[in-house]
Amino acid sequence: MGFWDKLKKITGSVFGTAISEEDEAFFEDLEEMLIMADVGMTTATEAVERLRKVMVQEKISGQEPVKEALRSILAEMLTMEDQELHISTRPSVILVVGVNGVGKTTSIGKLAARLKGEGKRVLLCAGDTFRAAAADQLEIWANRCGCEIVRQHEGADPGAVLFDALQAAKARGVDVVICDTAGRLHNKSNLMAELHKLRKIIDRETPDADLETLLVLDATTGQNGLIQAKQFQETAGCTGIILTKLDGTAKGGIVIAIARELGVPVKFVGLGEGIRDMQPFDAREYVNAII
Ligand SMILES: Nc1nc2c(ncn2[C@@H]2O[C@H](COP(=O)(O)OP(=O)(O)OP(=O)(O)O)[C@@H](O)[C@H]2O)c(=O)[nH]1
Ligand SMILES: [Mg+2]
Repeated sequence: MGFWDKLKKITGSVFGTAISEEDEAFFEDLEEMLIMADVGMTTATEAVERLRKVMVQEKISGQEPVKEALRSILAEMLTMEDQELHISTRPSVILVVGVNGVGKTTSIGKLAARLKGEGKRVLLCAGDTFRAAAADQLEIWANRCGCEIVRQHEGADPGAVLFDALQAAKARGVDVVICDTAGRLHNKSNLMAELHKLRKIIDRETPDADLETLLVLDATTGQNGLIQAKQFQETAGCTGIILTKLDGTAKGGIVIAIARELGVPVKFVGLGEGIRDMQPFDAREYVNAII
């Protein structure tokens, strides 16, 4: 069962009970349901409080009207500016970061395919020189999407690969450079420092380029994703989030927690392993799907 179905089931059971505005049990169930879905304690409490107010003020009762009110509240809490990618310069740079195995390389492949489809010339930079076969994996995606790749040998300095990629992009008139990076733990300071270096190289080689730093988070990691996001935000200054593996979890509520508590917009969601399994994040659609 996918994420949407599971969460539909949870909300179904909540809304299956009779609703009146004094029904404390309902509000408690609802809050619990939101916390279970990883919305986060603060956000769950806030959403329920807002709903309670709206129900009383606007005298809302009955399953559908209450659901609709909750949808509006959550969508409003989730809607952020800057959900679009800002990549209008030539070249523009997208730096993709995150812990091990969250889906960075796969998301780069999907993103490259999407940008290719919009008619852009895309170059992938194999900045993960640490893991064996990481560059091979990226090259498979490059071939699949029909875009270029700059890579070096295993163990090479990621900064040197990025430097090469940016030079190549400038020389060839590439629209977007997407840079893969090695998975790193958010609490390993030397690896985090390496991200700083990559940022510096981009600032130096392409000072006028639009830069997006996208943090990839695995939706199945739940609240730990929020901790990771905070750390990466401090070190790398993320401009957006790609939330992956939403197809495998009922815990997609982390989207709401991150948007609320970090102020970083979720730009894309990953819904599978295939090349087309990534969509721009749409708050209203997302909320409609879960409730
Ligand atoms: N179901 C599902 N699987 C995904 C999604 N995104 C990535 N994966 C899978 O997750 C696994 C890890 O993906 P990678 O792209 O290699 O992750 P990574 O972050 O680059 O990993 P490292 O380079 O080792 O840090 C692969 O098996 C992917 O197919 C998604 O949205 N849904
Ligand atoms: Mg990878």
